[in-house]
Amino acid sequence: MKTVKALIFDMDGVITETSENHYLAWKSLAGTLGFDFERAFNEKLKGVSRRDSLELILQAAGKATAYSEAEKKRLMDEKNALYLASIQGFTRENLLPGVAAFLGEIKGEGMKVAIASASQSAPLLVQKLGIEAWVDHIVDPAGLPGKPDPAIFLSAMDHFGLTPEECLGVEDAVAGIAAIKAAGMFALGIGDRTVLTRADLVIENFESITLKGLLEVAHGKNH
Ligand code: B16
Ligand code: MG
Repeated sequence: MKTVKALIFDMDGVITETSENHYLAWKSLAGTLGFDFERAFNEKLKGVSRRDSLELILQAAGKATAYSEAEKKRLMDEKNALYLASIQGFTRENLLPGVAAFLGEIKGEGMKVAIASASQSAPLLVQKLGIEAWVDHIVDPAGLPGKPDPAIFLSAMDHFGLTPEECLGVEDAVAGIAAIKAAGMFALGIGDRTVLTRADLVIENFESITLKGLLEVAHGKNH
């Protein structure tokens, strides 16, 4: 494989943990609409866009056709306002274990870092987490098909003018790993290897690996 020149990171579940914030915001919205929203169902929404999340929640509640387009827009805005309020206090303390040191290592090697998140709040989170200096590019997910489509990872790659072999994607969701593999890149999974079965390598968190160790595996792998 060619030398890796860029690492492309998902945000929620990789850089920081916002799934509880998304969950509580959807739960509160569901409560005002008169139905429940279980924590277990939230697992299905990881890495899923705001619009697709709303459709899945309404479907599960048997209300797929109950709301007009304008009402759905208002529901998404309400959920997002609750979510944004809940992440106002995010700081560097909210970075997942080992992330700060790992990003520092990448930049120390002169490699590129991109964020490929389904979240429209990724730029705000990058700022709140205090990692702007380490992030070269944040893909705008608006108008791009969601994961497992590879578009968001390919967009980051194109931004840097690189090939798939020169990029390494990092994800915590099954659909995200599928998107990285569809883009033709080496996929690093964060989480459980029995779940992220298509990843080329799975680690618990960034304290489990050094950049040098990761690149040795990636460069040794033909894919
Ligand atoms: P927003 P990721 C995803 O983040 C979340 O996992 C998912 O729960 C959320 O619905 C989605 O972002 C969209 O977020 O409403 O802020 O645009 O894992 O792709 O970083
Ligand atoms: Mg994620």
